[in-house]
Amino acid sequence: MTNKHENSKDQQLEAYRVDDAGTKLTTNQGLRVSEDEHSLKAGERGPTLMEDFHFREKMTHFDHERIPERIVHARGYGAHGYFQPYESMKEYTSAGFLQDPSIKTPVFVRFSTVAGSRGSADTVRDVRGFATKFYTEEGNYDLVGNNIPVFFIQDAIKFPDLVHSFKPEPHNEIPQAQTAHDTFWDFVTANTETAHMIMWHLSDRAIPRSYRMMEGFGVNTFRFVNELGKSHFVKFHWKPKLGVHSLVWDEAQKLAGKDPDFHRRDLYEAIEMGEYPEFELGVQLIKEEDEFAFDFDILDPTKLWPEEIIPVKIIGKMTLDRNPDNVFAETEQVAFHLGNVVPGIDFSNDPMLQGRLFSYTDTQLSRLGGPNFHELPINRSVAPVHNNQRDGMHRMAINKGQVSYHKNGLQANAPEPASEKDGGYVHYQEKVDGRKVRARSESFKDHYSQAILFWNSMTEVEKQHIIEAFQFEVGKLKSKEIQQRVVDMFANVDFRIAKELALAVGASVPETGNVPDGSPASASLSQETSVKLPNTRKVAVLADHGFDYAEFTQLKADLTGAGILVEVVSKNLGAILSSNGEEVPVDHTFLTADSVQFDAVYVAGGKDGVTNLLASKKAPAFLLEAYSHFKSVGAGTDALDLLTAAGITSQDPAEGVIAGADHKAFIQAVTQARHWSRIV
Ligand code: HDE
Repeated sequence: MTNKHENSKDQQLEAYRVDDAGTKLTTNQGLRVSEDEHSLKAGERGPTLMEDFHFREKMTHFDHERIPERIVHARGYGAHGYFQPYESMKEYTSAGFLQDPSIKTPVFVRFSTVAGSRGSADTVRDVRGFATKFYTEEGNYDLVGNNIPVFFIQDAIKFPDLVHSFKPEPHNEIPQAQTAHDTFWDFVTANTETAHMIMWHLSDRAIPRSYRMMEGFGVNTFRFVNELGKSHFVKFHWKPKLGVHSLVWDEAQKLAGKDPDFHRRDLYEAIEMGEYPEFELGVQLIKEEDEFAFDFDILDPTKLWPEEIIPVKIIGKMTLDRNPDNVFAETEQVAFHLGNVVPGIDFSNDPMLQGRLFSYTDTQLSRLGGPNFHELPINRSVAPVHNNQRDGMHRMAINKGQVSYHKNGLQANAPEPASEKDGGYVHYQEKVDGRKVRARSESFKDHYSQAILFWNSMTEVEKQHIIEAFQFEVGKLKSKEIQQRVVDMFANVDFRIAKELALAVGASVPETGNVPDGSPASASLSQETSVKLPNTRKVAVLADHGFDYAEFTQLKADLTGAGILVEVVSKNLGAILSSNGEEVPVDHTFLTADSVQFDAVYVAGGKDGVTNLLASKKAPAFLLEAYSHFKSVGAGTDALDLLTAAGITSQDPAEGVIAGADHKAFIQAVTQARHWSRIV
């Protein structure tokens, strides 16, 4: 178990933890078992007997070990931690956990992909879920967000259609965890409100480098309400301290095969080694009276609030410092619901939010088998729970007494509703006046201006990635008609997208794009301006017998001193022998590791070591692949031959190619992460 932050939730979970070390084997009834390898038979070669209760219990339990996976966000990974506000938010909200900077609130976070099954790969092109449960003294508060600030659709009633379109096609259940197929793009082009989200989905945001290096967004518009009853509209943001960084597409695809657990492994290992992921919580606030002050509808979930107009106020920090003890018990059984709020946080009329409020509890009923899932240890509130709800599948509470109804006289009306002053939740009294209609507001009709805003805000490299993603996704479609529809739809965002896509997929180039001139950009949308840090970046050092020990030791000290992780890759496991007879253990071979699992590659110095590396074709290929993914490549003394063998020029080196054992320059290059100037 890692270092852990002792807190009220951790103490509560402790009561449920079971440690089997040093115990005797029993049945579920507590009966000690004498033998666990042979079923009870009538004779050594005879049939198994019905009376073998031990066999029956073991097999029955096994037969029922699986529960339905989540319909979306099936593949996820979780961590425990705590949240601490930087300042009191009293002016805006009465939420208890946002009042006092000295108070730490326990949290559990689950990151996820959306489309794939529970066993799919981590690095697919997809939106990432970012769901946080705050175990506050006033009850559970769930902030159920994504790593993209907008959504595909405006009304929750369309969610089943959207999800059906991106899930594997029903007639052949292909493809897994991908949107590069006809039904998804058929849906997109038939529902142009998707345009903005598609731009994000095809950007680098959809292939994050790490769960620790992506933003989180509440997406929907909520309300903060202060103790005087004054309300602000609010959007939530999580900002990672490590900055926002991505994979490149070729790398992401290869990782899906080489290490399908890439993101969960990254999160697990970082927490185990004490490199606790940190995310700052930010809020954008709009005064109630300014609801209509913008040229977009603030209730439309396909719109973001540009940070230049409505700045993000950073109000606290979350630190993830403990891995779960058991993934099924915690990460799989955790049940989020954005209707889990505390006093001071309320909803808006965003039609997607309103529909989500129904779906989350409903889905747990079949997934977790009945209405008592709030009693599962991971879901339990640390605030006391008292009400007149009773019974149901797997009820754990033993409610004492005769009374299970309200109002009552037999128990002095307990459990008794609390006044607002006493912490009772009171809904914000928004005035609502309207006719019952199945309709959408005119103010939701603009589908393109923020898709254009996003495109305008990208650097040239980011634009190139979006175009290539379009070419990949739409290039996979079987229907020529849908391909043409995508081209025509995105001509409304930028003519270049339409033209380059049309060329790549053999569609007709539309006459002109339909984009207004001089449309704005927003600096916060590009990842290129994000913080870049060397911390926990992973470097593969290629080395073989005969390497220079002194130089290697210095390299390792310099890199680890900068927070960079160093792993040695060689031909065989065991240890390699340096030119002066010192040994260094090998972490991976060229068979067990691949350049895509690292952020940069370094060739250890020493003539004999390099000659030995050159004898294998694998080392140059390893190097070249890293180079082709725009990663830093370094070489120690006498190691240039390997760079040359890989086809990476050593004279007049490209950006991020650091020769001559220059550790300082190499660290700077690794911090930079990718060297885009190498794109030809
Ligand atoms: Fe979800 N979503 N969603 N969603 N969602 C679920 O609830 C739903 C939406 C998000 O790690 C489900 O427990 C509707 C937006 C996350 O356990 C389900 C709509 C955002 C997770 C559901 C949306 C999210 C879910 C499936 C309206 C970002 C995983 C399993 C269009 C703000 C939580 C479950 C976890 C999960 C419904 C849209 C985030 C079916 C109806 C927008 C992070 O209830």
